[in-house]
Amino acid sequence: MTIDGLVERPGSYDLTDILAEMTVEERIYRLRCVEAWSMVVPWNGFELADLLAMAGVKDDARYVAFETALRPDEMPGTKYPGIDWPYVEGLRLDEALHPLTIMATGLYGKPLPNQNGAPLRLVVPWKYGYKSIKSVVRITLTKDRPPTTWNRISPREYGFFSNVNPEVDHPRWSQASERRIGGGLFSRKVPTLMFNGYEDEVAALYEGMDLAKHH
Ligand SMILES: Nc1nc2c(c(=O)[nH]1)N[C@H]1C(S)=C(S)[C@@H](COP(=O)(O)O)O[C@H]1N2
Ligand SMILES: [Mo]
Repeated sequence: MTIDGLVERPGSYDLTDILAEMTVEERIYRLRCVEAWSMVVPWNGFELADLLAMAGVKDDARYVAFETALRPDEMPGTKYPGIDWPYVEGLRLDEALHPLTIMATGLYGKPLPNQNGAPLRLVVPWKYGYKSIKSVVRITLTKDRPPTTWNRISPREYGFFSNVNPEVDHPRWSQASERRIGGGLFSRKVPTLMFNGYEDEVAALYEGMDLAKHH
């Protein structure tokens, strides 16, 4: 994987070398898709902040851009017409450095299957699922806000922040509740929580921001 842009040590990082430096732990997170389904996922992974520290973030970096391997055959989602590949995503630097933000290496104690984003994928549990970009091959620290795939397709429907918010509906459906998948034959409808239930941990990142405008 390449880490470049505004870092002290840009270059190509070997996955084995990365893992030797990182502490991999299990994190059980809710994953809330923008299309109003959710599931509870036991990820294995390490904090993105530790990976960024390995590369050394420069003082003028403000955002983190992510790029996926181009592998449409292994990712059904990538057949979506009208998408400019590769899939790209981005976070503000403070979001990327938040301790809840991880790079996942595994799922249910096993290495990540390709369709879930092997070998490394981002997981940001308080944001809609599409922010959690799979199979990351490049991380770039930038000064300006990077483009993101869904925002580029439809900015009115998919904002840059994409924080889970039951009070800000998608233009075509309500975000007030979700279908919880797993653990039974029928999915239950449950209320959607502000920041996907991680409000205590992350609300401070958005203090003073109009979350309807910056959705
Ligand atoms: N590279 C890449 N990452 C992606 C996507 C994709 O199509 N390509 N889909 C996103 C969407 S819409 C969701 S809901 C989650 C789903 O993750 P999962 O397939 O591991 O459950 O991955 C996100 N990350
Ligand atoms: Mo999604």
